Amino acid sequence: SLSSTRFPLQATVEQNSKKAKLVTEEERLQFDNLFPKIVEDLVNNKLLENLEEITPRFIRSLKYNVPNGKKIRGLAVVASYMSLEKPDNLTNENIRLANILGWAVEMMQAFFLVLDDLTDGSETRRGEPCWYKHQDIGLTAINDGLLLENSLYMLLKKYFSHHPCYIKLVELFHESSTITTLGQMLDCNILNVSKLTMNRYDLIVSNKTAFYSFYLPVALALYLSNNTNSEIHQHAKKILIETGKFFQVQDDFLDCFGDPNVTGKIGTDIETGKCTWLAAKAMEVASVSQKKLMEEHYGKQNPDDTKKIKELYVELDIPKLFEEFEELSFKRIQSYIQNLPQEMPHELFDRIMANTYKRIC
Ligand code: DMA
Ligand code: MG
Ligand code: MG
Ligand code: MG
Repeated sequence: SLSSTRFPLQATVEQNSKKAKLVTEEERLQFDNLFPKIVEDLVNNKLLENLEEITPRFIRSLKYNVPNGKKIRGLAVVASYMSLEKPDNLTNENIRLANILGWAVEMMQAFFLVLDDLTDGSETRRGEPCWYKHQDIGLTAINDGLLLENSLYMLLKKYFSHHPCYIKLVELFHESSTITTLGQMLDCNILNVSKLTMNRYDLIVSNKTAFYSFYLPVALALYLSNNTNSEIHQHAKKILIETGKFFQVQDDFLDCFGDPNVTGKIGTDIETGKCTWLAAKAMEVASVSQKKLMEEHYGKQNPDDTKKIKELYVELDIPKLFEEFEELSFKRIQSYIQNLPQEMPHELFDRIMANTYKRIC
């Protein structure tokens, strides 16, 4: 069987619903309730004046691509701000600014996902067809993606142009999208299976996923609470990049062994020949003949080839090796957290890690 010890699924669905939450239910509601206002702000931006013709398309893209995910990145901004800011400064206005920054991160995420689904040839996302898969969208999704990215800077300008941290915020978003784009370039640079090593894997995922998914939200909250201390940022970055790498290993595992009804997406990593954790681990532990199997069947568009690779992964005990990795990595990150300076909120980093540990979607 292809299923790992993570299943039967029903039990894990229940366990997952009892997991540590990033924010309270109230904070989540407050975040969700802000989205219509974000759409309204963007649509009413001066740059769109006289462009009523495209307003429906812009709204449709925003509503389809931005608010329907897990929103862990956006909510992480809110959770981090609540934990990092001095109680006296936790005014409704400042909390609202943190929520807006959260949506800005979700817009960056939407932009990357719209393009990622195109380059990965994916079919579904968040349980629905990928944006580009809609009959009237296709390659024009590229332009929608670009507008999603640029929209986040329209939001920043509207709400932060007079804020002391404005330049820091803008620079951090630019740096995040540059790093992610470089990571995506590495990820799409398909090499022979002999080049699928753990070293290369680490390089890909710290760039394509970890920086914008984990460091960015916390760093935004640090800036909003007026913390520009580079030592503090470095401490946070070290832990958050590790957490982000861990998150992408899980994503790779779920691409192959997850339930598409739960993850909302159908895997493409094997067919497209990606340097995943599973492939790099397989190449690490495979015999000469098993490496030959990888060579023959990995990265082929054919479902029979993909089936052979999945069988090989099971034969190599990859699901068990993954669970071992997950536990070890969890403990290692916990020990990093324990070594953080006292003035940093250890509990926040614990909560971010606990929220991703043993996830099924
Ligand atoms: C995720 O890579 C990275 C970015 C920048 C979207 P992926 O293709 O594994 O993501 P997914 O599995 O969600 O398509
Ligand atoms: Mg993808
Ligand atoms: Mg991808
Ligand atoms: Mg993936």
